[in-house]
Amino acid sequence: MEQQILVIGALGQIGSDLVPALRRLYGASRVIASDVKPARDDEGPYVMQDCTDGASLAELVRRSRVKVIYHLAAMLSATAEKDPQQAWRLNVDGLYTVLEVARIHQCQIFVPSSIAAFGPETPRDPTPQITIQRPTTIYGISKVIGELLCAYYATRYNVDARGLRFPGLISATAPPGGGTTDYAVEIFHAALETGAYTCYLRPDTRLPLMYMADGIRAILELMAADRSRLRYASAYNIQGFSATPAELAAAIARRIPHAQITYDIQPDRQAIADSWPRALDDSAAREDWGWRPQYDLEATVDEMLNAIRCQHT
Ligand code: AKB
Repeated sequence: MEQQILVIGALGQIGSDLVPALRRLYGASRVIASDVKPARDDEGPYVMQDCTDGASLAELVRRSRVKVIYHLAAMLSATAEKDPQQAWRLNVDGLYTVLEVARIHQCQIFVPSSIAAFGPETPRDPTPQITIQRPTTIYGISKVIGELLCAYYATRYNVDARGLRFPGLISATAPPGGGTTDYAVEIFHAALETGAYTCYLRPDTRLPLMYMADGIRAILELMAADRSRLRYASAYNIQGFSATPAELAAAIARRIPHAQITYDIQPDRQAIADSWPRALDDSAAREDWGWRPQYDLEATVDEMLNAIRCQHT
């Protein structure tokens, strides 16, 4: 039997785009999608699997000869603040469980980090690759722990663990579900459905964002890169573009003139956004494995509007 690839958290925002990309590259039968919910479609192997259940996860990896794991299951920043205990169980205990399985079965593993791994004391514009982190959200704390645990497993056990600090990801395929940057997806659907969007962040809140096609390409390129060249394998800064809600709304309004934005600030989410970088210095990713983003704000807006229009026809 050929070695398999396992995607944990396959039904989430990243997984919904990553699984089809992996299946195009390696063939549908080699990519096992897994999540805690029933499958959405039957385009390839699917297993219902809780990543905190180490025994059954280890059995799945052994039985299916899994040699590469994409561990995407996590609670995002806003949802995690509502239930920090559950966020710890999923984001930290879950990651530890999956890393142990990767150690025992010598799997290569990808674990996403985030701009949330930084905090209010971090230099924000741009945020260097190596700098003070000290995040103030449970999600951000879990991401720093993830970065450090992956680096530890690499040094201590030679686990080939790799990761990226993602900006707010923008995709038409699946909703992000509980993040601080969700507005950057919601605004597109609202523009095409009702023409009106109420944003919960201030109009001048500048954050790093990235079109999902760039995010997926970054994952695939990092996972294929020569390990000996990766100085920061477990957590590379990658930048797409930076924009404020007002700039995003203006770019949409240039294409849909009746689209309007209003603001009703949610203090909790605003405080999280204010503690995050405005832009990331991704020069280490550029030097070590050739990272280059392809989608700026204008290209992202074009792609998103086209993709959502296609879904509606
Ligand atoms: C969130 O907003 O929580 C995520 C992230 C930036 O990691 N999109």
